[in-house]
Amino acid sequence: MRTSRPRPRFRSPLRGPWLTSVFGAVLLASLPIVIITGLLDYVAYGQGQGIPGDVGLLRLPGFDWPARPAWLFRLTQGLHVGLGLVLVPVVLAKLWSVIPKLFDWPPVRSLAHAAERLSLLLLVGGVLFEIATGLLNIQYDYAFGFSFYTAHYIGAWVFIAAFVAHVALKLPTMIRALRSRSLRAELATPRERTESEPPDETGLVAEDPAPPTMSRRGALGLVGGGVLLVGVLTAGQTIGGPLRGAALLLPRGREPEGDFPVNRTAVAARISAADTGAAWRLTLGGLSLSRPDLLALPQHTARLPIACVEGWSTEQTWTGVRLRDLAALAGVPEPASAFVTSLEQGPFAQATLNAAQVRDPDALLALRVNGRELSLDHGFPARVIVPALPGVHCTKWVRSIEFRSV
Ligand SMILES: Nc1nc2c(c(=O)[nH]1)N[C@H]1C(S)=C(S)[C@@H](COP(=O)(O)O)O[C@H]1N2
Ligand SMILES: [Mo]
Repeated sequence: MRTSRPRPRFRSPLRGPWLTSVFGAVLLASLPIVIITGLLDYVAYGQGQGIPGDVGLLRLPGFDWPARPAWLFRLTQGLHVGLGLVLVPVVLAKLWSVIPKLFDWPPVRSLAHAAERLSLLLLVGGVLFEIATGLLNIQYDYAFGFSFYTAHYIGAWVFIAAFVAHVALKLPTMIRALRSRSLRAELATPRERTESEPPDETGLVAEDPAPPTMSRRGALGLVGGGVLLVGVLTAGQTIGGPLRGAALLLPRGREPEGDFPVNRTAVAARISAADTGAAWRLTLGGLSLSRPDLLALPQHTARLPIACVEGWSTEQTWTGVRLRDLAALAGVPEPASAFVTSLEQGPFAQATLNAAQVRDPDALLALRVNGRELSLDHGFPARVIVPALPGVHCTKWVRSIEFRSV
């Protein structure tokens, strides 16, 4: 039943419940992974750190993020950001496929229809907001007038609620539509033989379809190609190796020869040479240790990743003093947590480590990396590096460590 109200004409013969459902099925299988890894990252980041800020009722029952396996955060963060990025073409294709619905007329037909449209608004708005804030965080870290973590987290819950409602409402339609055509047959159909899906009540099929400019096979190939392209442009940031050079979407994913990415340089963090010179001391409870003092303590070497919220990660060989040795030195042989401060002021000025993170045999106050002194940009004179600890808490330019027995 359609009124004669003029509406924009969408005439692509490709639009229809089958094509929308193919995109929908891909997202249904993959978005839950993005959601779950995102929530895990929230736990890894947020425990005891005060970020995200106060999210009220949305606060998740947290658990202590473990220090093992060492690659855990690299995996959850890499999947969250990597999959989130490669799915962008699929999300855009799905939005394209349902554009006629946005011009539904009359806009509200019944209470149920109004509820459906509101959930669609939250769904589309939510996913675009998450993509936009995520991308901005990668490209222009800390360029927000608001907290990225809080905004992305609250946006996530809006999206999750709308996503669950949408799946519950549309699942039967999706299954029916997927069964209405054979994927194999579509993949064998060239443009000349491409025809509209039969008209149905979904309102997706064009009433007066234009001749096809592309087959469904071509459309799926285009989206698949987009996914591959984004994949090639981003995978290097996590996998490293030769692909790292192709990680164009990630400014900090590209590194100088023989070095690894720097999240924020010493200059940007306003660390002065005087702060880090011979007069530098590590404050350890009542103790005050110079860099030579630290180098005289037993040194331990471990190969450990840094994984950043921006999605890039890397594995390097770190050498320094075990945190648990420092705790013993400070008179806290059974540390329950450690409070670390940096010479730097601002958002990275402090971090709290939990018991597993402090006690791990590979948890270090690193003085060297890859057999050389730490560079100023990587945190000279000393920085924290702990297995599975989010990069953001691997504090550079450490000023003090306070081990706590509670
Ligand atoms: N003091 C301080 N520590 C810091 C940061 C910072 O900006 N200031 N950046 C953090 C972030 S977000 C990451 S991912 C890692 C990156 O370490 P790198 O720059 O040595 O690669 O350092 C962490 N430690
Ligand atoms: Mo980071």
